[in-house]
Amino acid sequence: MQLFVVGLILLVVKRTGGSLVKKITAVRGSDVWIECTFDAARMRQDEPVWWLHCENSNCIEIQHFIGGVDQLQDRAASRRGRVYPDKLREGNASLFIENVQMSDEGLYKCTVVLRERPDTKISVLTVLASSEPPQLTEALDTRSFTCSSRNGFPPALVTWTGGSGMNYTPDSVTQHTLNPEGLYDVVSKLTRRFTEEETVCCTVWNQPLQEHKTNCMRVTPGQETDAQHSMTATLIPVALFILACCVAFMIYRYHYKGRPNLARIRKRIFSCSNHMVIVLIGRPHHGMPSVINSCVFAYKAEKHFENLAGADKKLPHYAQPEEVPLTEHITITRALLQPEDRFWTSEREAYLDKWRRKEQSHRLCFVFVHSCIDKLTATTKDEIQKLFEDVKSVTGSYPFTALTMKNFGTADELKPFFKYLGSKRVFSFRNYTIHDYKRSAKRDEEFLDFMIACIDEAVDTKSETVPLIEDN
Ligand SMILES: Nc1nc2c(ncn2[C@@H]2O[C@H](COP(=O)(O)OP(=O)(O)OP(=O)(O)O)[C@@H](O)[C@H]2O)c(=O)[nH]1
Ligand SMILES: *[C@@H]1O[C@H](CO)[C@@H](O)[C@H](O)[C@H]1NC(C)=O
Repeated sequence: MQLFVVGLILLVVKRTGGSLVKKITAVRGSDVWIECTFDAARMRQDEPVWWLHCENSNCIEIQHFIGGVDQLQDRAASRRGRVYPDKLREGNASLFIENVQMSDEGLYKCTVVLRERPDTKISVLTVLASSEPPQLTEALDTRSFTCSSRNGFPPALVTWTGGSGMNYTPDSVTQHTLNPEGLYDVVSKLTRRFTEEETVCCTVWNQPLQEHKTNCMRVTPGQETDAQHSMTATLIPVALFILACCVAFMIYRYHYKGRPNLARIRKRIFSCSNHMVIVLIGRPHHGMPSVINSCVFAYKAEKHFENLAGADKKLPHYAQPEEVPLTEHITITRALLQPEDRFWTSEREAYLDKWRRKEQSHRLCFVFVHSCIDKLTATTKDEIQKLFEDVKSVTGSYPFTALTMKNFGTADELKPFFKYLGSKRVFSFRNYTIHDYKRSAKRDEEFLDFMIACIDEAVDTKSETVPLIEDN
C-alpha cells in the first residue's frame, strides 16, 4: 500500500515536474545525504529554497530558506535534516539526515527558484534495518529450538542448517511481528528430533542489505533433544535414592537406642517424683527376678547387664534382695508366693497387711507375673482371681499382668483370662537374662512402656481410690 501511494506520487511528479527521481537506500542509524544541487549562475538568490518530506501523500515542509536565512527557526528542534546555508550560494542545497530512522522514509522534494521557473528535485529514501544478532534457545520439553531476532526491515528471512550442511528450514515455522518502531521482530521455531550429535544453526537474512547473521548451538541426542527422557532418567534414580535414604534412616532409628522416644520415656521415668513401688507378685520359676533385671537394664541404657534381682539363684539365696532400686524414687519389689496349689490362700493375710501399710507412704503398682510355660489349672485360676480381688481391695484396681517367657509359650492364649479377671494391661515379655541380654530398642521399649504404664497407674489409682471402691 505504502509503495503503491509512493509510486502514484512519483507518477504525478514525473508528469508535472519532469524531473528525475533519485532512489536512496540507507541503513537505519546511519547518516545520509539527500543531494540537491543547481547551477548557481541561474539561481535567484532572493527567492526561496525549500524541502518537503512526503509520506503517503502527506507532505511537511522541513526546510525553508530565503536569501540564505532559515524561515523555520522556530521548528528547529522537531524537524529532520539540515541544510548548509553557506553552500546555497554555490548551488548546493543538499539535506543531511543524521541517524536515519524508519520515519525518515518517503519522498523528499527540494525546490529552488531559478531564473526561468521553479525547479524541483525529487528523491525517494528507503531505510533498511539490519536485524539484531539472532538468539538461539532450546525448549527442553518439546524437542524444539527457537531463533529470534529483533528490529529488522524488511522482515528477515530465517534459515536453519545443520553442521553437516543439512537444510532443516522445512521443519521450521517462522513468524514476523511489526513492532511500534516500524521494524519487524522475527521468531522461528524448529521442531526436530536429533539422533546424532549435531550443530544447529539459525541464520537471519536481510536480502536488500545482502546481510546475514548466524547463531549455532551444539545438540547432544538423548540429553537435550530427548529432554523428557532425560528428565525421567535423572529423576527416577534421584527419587529412589531419596527413598532409600529415608528407609535406611527409619531402620536406623528403629534399631538403635538413640531412638528419641526411648530417651523421652527414660526421662519420664527418671522425672517421676512420687515415691513408688512396682510390686511383682508371682510364684517361683515364673521369671520375676528376670523381669526386674530387664526393667533396670532397659532403663539404664548405658549400663551393662547385671543380675541385680538374683535370677537363677537357688535356695537359700532365694528372692534376695527384696527391693531393687530403679530410680531415686522408684523401686521394684516382689511378693514370692509358695509353689503349691493354694499359693495365695495360705499367704494372703501377711501380704495384705504389709501392702496396706506400704500404701500409706508409697504409690503402688501391682503386677501379677505368670510364665507362658505354666498351664492354668482350675485351682490356679481360682487362686489368681482371689489374689486379684484382694489387690483391688488395697489399691482400688486390679493388678496388671506380665506374661514371661513369651518365646516359649503362647501369651495370646493367656491374655483373655487375665483381661477377664480385670487386668487393665497384660504385657508379654521376653526377659533379658544372663544367657540372653542382647540389647535392642524393641526389647527396651517393651519394658519401658511397662514401667510408664505402672507409673501412670500408681499415680492415677492414688487419686481415684475412693470413687473406684464405691463404684463396686
Ligand atoms: N527364654 C526366656 N527365659 C527366661 C525368661 N525369663 C526368665 N527366663 C529364664 O528362666 C529362668 C528362671 O528365671 P528367673 O528370673 O531366675 O526366675 P525364677 O526362677 O522365677 O526366680 P525366683 O523368683 O527367684 O524363683 C532363668 O534361667 C532365666 O534365664 C524369658 O522371658 N525368656
Ligand atoms: C554539498 O555540500 C555538502 C556539505 O558541505 C557536501 O558534503 C556535499 O558533498 C556537497 N555536494 C556537492 C554535490 O557538492
